[in-house]
Amino acid sequence: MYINISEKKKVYYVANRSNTKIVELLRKFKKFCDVDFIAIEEKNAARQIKRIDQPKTYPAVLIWTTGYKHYHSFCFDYKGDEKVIKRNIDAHPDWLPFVIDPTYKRGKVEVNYSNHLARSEEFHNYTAQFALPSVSEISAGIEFYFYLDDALSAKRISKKEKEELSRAFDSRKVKLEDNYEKNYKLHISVDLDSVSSFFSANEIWVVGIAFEPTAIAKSVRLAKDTGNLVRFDIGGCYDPLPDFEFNPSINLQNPSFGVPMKLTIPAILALFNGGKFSDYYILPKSYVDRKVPKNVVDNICSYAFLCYKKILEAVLFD
Ligand SMILES: [Mn+2]
Repeated sequence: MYINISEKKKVYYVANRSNTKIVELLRKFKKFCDVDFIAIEEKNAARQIKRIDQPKTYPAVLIWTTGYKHYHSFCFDYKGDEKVIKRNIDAHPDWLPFVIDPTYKRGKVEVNYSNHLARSEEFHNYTAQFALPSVSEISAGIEFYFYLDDALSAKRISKKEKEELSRAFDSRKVKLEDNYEKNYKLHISVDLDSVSSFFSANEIWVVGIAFEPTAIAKSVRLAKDTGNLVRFDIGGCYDPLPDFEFNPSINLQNPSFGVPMKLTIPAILALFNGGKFSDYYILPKSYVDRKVPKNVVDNICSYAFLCYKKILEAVLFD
């Protein structure tokens, strides 16, 4: 018998166009040279993800694609018997229990980006937590309340159950910087739509001020230091990322993309629109044909890339 001290670290990624670009660029950094990046075909990704083995000395790591595929995190859940706490770091709780999900068909595991965290509790031995940026917390609470109200008027739940579910929702909320339970296995899932000025998969998910990627990296480090982190997954970037020239000097705490502050979000939104600003905005004269200048595209994409890099470094390296 021997102890394999040099178990090579594996990172699985679902190979859409954005992830392929991100991984290609990660590979150029010395730190990541020893990491084995393993591509998963988009077709049948769920089935392949379910088969990912548990490494012995570090967490299993998965990069899923856009926010719509966040439920791949459910397929990636830990397969052992021990209880697992999953912390979802996200702009949305993704915790819609089946009793209040109007689309749920009894007896069928329907899992999607709005309910996967609840499904992990319902079908795996998981307890959920969600850490939402404060901009998202209020709207998430209101949305959940509407679901409860609908379920009550459709008589799918009683008044008492409504109160219980409302309490259950509240009890799963945590702060990003909160400590992790020491006596359970941990699984962290990061949806990068929870990051400030991140180039998310849907325009309405792009927000100005949310989490700093460095704060998420810190939280991941905290989990890793307990020695109980078994699973880590991340995703959420728009697809496809436009071609860009990498700019390493973006400040992750306070990113500026080379546009006036008030044009930061419009510039990101323009990338959903072929790289052109909407007619609504008054632009500097130098912006030919209302196009987002190349250096700005480079900066927006470099920042998105650096979010992945920073957080993956926290999970993979000491
Ligand atoms: Mn999500």
